Amino acid sequence: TGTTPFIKEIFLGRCLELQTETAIPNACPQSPVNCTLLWDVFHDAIAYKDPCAIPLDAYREFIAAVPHQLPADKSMFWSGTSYIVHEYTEAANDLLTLEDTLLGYMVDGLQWCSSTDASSTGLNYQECPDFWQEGCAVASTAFYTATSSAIGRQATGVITVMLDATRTDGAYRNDSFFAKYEFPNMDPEKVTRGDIILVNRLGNPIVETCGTGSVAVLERLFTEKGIEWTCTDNDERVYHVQCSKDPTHTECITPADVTGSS
Ligand code: NFD
Repeated sequence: TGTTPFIKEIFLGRCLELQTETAIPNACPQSPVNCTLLWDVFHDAIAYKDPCAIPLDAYREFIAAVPHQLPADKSMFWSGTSYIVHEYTEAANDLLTLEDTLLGYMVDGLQWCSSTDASSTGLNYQECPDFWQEGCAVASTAFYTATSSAIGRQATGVITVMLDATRTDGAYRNDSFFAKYEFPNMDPEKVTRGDIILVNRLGNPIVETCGTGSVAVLERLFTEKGIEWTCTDNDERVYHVQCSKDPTHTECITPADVTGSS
């Protein structure tokens, strides 16, 4: 797979950018962050290691170096909904995903890996292994394992999780980062309620609803953990954001629009 050639510059630029109120309201760190130091810690986590043998705890020091910043009641987790969750948090401006915070913002969407070449910087700027490659433990898996676990631990108050009810393999999947690292790390002493919101990918049939299938499994897991929960089918706020992105979709045009006004 490809790599992001200017990852260092992008990382530093995003780190500086996030410290201005205008980048993402609510996500601006409380005190100034040493972005150069953060880059060094991020780089050293994997530098010169075998790109297919990155230990799952490689980013431990990076997690420790990033100031904790998630305000109560603001955590938005997601699984299978990357295509709409960020559009939603941007539009509604009331919740923050991992990618909206310093932990995830700098490398969101980027590709990176290590190089064992002693004459290199320790990173490979030409080519990286795919994360789904059999027998290959890549940097991004370690990174998202660590950052997902961290935001799970850090969550307080009411948390939200956005799942896709039109997935045929289940809205809540046991092998997802949400199921493996975020939900299990939530502290029932700190998390007061879990709001599950189901969204339907436009044009796809609904496979699951609140109280059925894998959604019921997650509801039960919340109960067993001692955390109250709510569940909303076809979340209307998200539906409006979906339609703002695809205004002429048949599911977005009401009968009144079809007949037209006189
Ligand atoms: P998903 P999920 N390396 O939709 N998160 O519950 C890389 F680089 O199935 C954020 O598993 O939901 N990408 C991000 C991967 C990534 C890997 C992962 C991997 N080893 C987790 N495995 C992010 N910002 O990119 C899967 N992916 C891709 C956190 C996969 O193709 C978020 O806090 C899909 O595009 C969120 O609450 C995406 O990662 C939860 O874990 C997510 O897979 C979503 O992970």
